[in-house]
This record gives sequence, structure tokens and C-alpha cells, in this order.
Amino acid sequence: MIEQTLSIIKPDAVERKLDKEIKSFFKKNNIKILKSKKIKISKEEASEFYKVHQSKPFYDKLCSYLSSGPIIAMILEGENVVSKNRQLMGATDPTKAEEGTLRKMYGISIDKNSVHGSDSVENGKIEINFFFK
Ligand code: IDP
Ligand code: MG
Repeated sequence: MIEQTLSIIKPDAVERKLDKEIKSFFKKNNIKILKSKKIKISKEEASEFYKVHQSKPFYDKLCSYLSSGPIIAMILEGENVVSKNRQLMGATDPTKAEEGTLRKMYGISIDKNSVHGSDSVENGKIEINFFFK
């Protein structure tokens, strides 16, 4: 099924100017980038975006991090793109990510893991709406 998902190039990857490589990696894997915008969000906005994690010990650090510098939010579209993007991203912890995945190639640590991807079609809709209203 053709789906959409939200992808974010996180501050660590924007700072290292990896956006071109990451975008061409998606395109090479038959994923369309419907929209893309570079923005800097506030800590309040990051807290809203990541509110599913509010009970986690790393929540505050996570929200500070996502609002620490410019990010690139994108709407990706393609066949089964939600799970496909999750596969292309690799495990949350770059040290556990498979060879050839974005987080393996570019991730620095579990915090600075370079990319975000929605975890379901339903959350994808919510997250797309958050950035592209
Ligand atoms: P995901 O990004 O692979 O979907 P989630 O569990 O949804 O992973 O966590 C959201 C983000 O929170 C992760 O991308 C990562 O940056 C951060 N995070 C997750 N687990 C930990 C942890 O145990 N310590 C520190 N940061 C974490
Ligand atoms: Mg997640």
C-alpha cells in the first residue's frame, strides 16, 4: 500500500551537512520526498512532538536535543514507507543498527542518531500534521 510517513533529519546530521546524502538515500530506495522544510523548533514544540515519551528518563534531554539546532522535516511517500523507512533508519542505538542503515552510517549515539521516522501509519498522520499544517 502507498503510505506516507514523517522523517526528520535531526540536528547532528543537519550540522554535519548530511541532508543531501540522506535525501538521495531515500530516493535511491524508491521513496518520494513530497515536502521538505528546514526549521528550528522550540523546546515546547519538541516536548509536544515527543509527548509519548514524557514518562521516560531521557525525555527532557531528548526535547532539548531536538530543539538545539535546525532540523529538516520531510513527508516521505512510497510502498509500505512506514516500515520501509524504519528499516532504512536501523535500530535506535546506532551501535546496534545493521550495516547499510542510516543510523549505522551516520548516527553518533543513541541521542544523536541522525534521523526520526514515524512508527505507524496513524502516528505518521499525526506527525505530518504537526509539521505541515
Ligand atoms: P526511535 O527514534 O527509533 O523511534 P524511540 O524509542 O521512539 O526510538 O525514541 C525516540 C528517541 O529518543 C530516539 O530516537 C533516541 O534519540 C531517544 N532515545 C530512545 N531511547 C533512549 C535511551 O535509552 N537513552 C537516550 N535516548 C533515547
Ligand atoms: Mg519512535
